Amino acid sequence: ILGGTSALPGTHPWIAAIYIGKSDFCAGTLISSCWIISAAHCFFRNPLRSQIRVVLGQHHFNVTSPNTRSFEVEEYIFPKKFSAFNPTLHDIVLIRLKKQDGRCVRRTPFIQPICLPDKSTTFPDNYCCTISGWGHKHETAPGYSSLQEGNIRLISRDFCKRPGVYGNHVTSDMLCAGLDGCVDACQGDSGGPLSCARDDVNFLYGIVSWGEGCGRTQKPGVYTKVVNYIDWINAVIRRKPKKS
Ligand code: 4AZ
Repeated sequence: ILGGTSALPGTHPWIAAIYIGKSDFCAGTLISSCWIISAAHCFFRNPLRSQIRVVLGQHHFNVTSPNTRSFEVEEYIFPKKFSAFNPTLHDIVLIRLKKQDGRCVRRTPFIQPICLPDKSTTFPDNYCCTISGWGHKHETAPGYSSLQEGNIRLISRDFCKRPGVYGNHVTSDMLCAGLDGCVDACQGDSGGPLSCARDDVNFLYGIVSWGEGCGRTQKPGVYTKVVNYIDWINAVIRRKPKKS
C-alpha cells in the first residue's frame, strides 16, 4: 500500500497472507470458515496446492505470532469465464482451506470473516472505502513490513474509462478507486480487500486487481467488482461436498 499507515493489529481480521511457491505472494480475504477470496491472476500458472500456504491473523509480513494460523489449500476455483490469457478479466478466485481436526478457521479477535455484499449492494461514486495489504509502499521500493491500511474513494466508471485513464480496459466487472493518487494498492497487495462500510459493517466490495504503476496521477487502482460474482460465490461455497 502506497501512502497508507500501519494498521492496529486486529483491525482487518479477514485479511489473509497467501504464500505461493518459492517467492510469489498475494493477499486474500476470509469470507467464511473455510473460504478465502483472492485474485485469479495470482493463480493463473496453476500452482500446486501443496505449494500454497494461507496465513490468517498475521500482522508483520512473514512473521508468525501467537495470533497467526497457517492453512493448507484443499482446492482453488476460478470462474468459468476466467482465462489465463486475459488474467485481469474475471480476476477472482475462491480458495478452500484444508480442515484441521474437522474444521477450518476458529474465530479469534484476530481472525474473523468479512461480510459479502448482496447482489444489489452499491456504494456511490466518491464513497470512502479502505484497502489494506503488505505490498510495496512505492512503485520502485520492494520490501514488506507491518500490515498497511489506507482510505480511498470510489471513482466513477465514466472517469475511469476516459481515454487518458484506462479507456476500454475497464469492464463492467471492475471498479476504480483512489482518485488523488495519494493512497493506492501496489505490487503484493493483489488479491486483498477493498472494503466499504455501512452502519459499521464492513463489506468486501472489491479485490485488488491491477493498475498502471502505483499512485500515478490519473491512474487509479482497479478492483474486481465482487457484487457481480455473488451468485457464483454462493453456488461454489454452498455446494455440497462430493461423496468419495
Ligand atoms: C500489482 O502489481 C499491482 N495500483 C496491484 C495493484 C496496482 C498496481 C499493481 C494498483 O500487483
